[in-house]
Amino acid sequence: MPGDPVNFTVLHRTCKLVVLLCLLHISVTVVFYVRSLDIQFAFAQNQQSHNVIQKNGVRHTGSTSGFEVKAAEVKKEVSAEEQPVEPQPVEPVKKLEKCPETSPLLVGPLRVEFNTPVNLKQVKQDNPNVQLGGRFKPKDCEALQKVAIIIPFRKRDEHLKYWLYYLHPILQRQQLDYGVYVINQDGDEIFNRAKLLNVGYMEALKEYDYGCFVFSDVDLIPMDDRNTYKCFSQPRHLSVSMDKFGFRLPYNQYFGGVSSMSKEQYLKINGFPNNYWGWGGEDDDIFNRLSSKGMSISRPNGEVGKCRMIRHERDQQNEPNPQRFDRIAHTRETMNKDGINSLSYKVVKMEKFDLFTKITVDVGKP
Ligand code: UDH
Ligand code: NGS
Repeated sequence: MPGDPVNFTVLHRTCKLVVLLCLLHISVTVVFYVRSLDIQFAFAQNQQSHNVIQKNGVRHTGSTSGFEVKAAEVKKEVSAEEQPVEPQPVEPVKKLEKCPETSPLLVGPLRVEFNTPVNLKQVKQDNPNVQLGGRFKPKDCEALQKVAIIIPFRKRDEHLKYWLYYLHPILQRQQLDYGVYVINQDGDEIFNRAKLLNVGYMEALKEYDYGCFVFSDVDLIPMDDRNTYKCFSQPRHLSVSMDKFGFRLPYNQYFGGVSSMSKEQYLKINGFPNNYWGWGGEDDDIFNRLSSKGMSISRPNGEVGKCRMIRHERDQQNEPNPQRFDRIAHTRETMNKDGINSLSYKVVKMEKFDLFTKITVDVGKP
């Protein structure tokens, strides 16, 4: 019935309860809203610092194996006036795997001929990865050996062109970290091959931490790239089957043409003799030094060791040395005082060409 006091009281109480419930609902909503704002803010801050770490290149997970990254300063206090500096991305430095013992790039037997003249500009273009001075190292793996190739030289420019044309591609396929050093005897005095080789050893070491030395005549080209121009546990003779000897070793003790020695092996024999002026005998003296120190000669097999010599006449000022037989008979007595420990010479000129380093030296005279 309208105006009934009992009904009015019930209605009034119900309304109050509804208002109270509404207020409660609103306050709970406000509390939750404020808390969610807090969480969002904290998340945004976290994201920002994470990005900075990534941009600075600091490793933040374990997933960058195989690469070394340069550490960057992550924490930096920024004053109010300072402009924010955009962090610079740092190039990761690739840590290379070691190259395999046998290069997968080798092709085996090669065709070698000397009828077509060589254009060095073309050779340079064909070998774009060879650096100034005739230096190279593989890009995709760490070479097993650092090899200095030493060539005794005087007035054999045409032969050198063939050597560069054939050897650079081979040495790159052999995955060596190498440099080519042409040691040019200055002046017109009598030629001294072994002394030039000693100079090459000294000068190459001033430039790089070579551990292996290949000594090669300028006119010898390998016919198989499996004949690796590197060092072995024993001194190595590489030119074992030359065309001029009917692809055979002329005699068992023969150590001429192309050979290799580690730094340790070379130092053990006090390097090479300095007093063989003119042609012949110096390679036999080196053989005597090696055998007197208990070393043996390692060689590739006759097939892999095939090589061609560029035919030429005897050079002027390189006549057969009449003293050579007497000298090789006394290697054991002379080798400790004649060698790398008694070497003296003067560098006249050092030139860096695209495909080789040429060092012109005054080695004196007999
Ligand atoms: N060399 C020069 N210029 C010279 C002499 C020698 O560059 O004037 C270097 C060159 O690297 C050469 C090496 O020293 O490959 C050995 O010298 P060589 O070629 O005279 O020795 P090889 O035993 O020849 O190869 C000897 C002369 C053979 C004459 C044959 C005539 N038909
Ligand atoms: C020997 C020489 C070596 C020389 C070899 C091959 O007789 O120096 O012939 O010469 N030893 C002596 O003379 C004592 S070659 O045919 O390549 O000119 O390397």
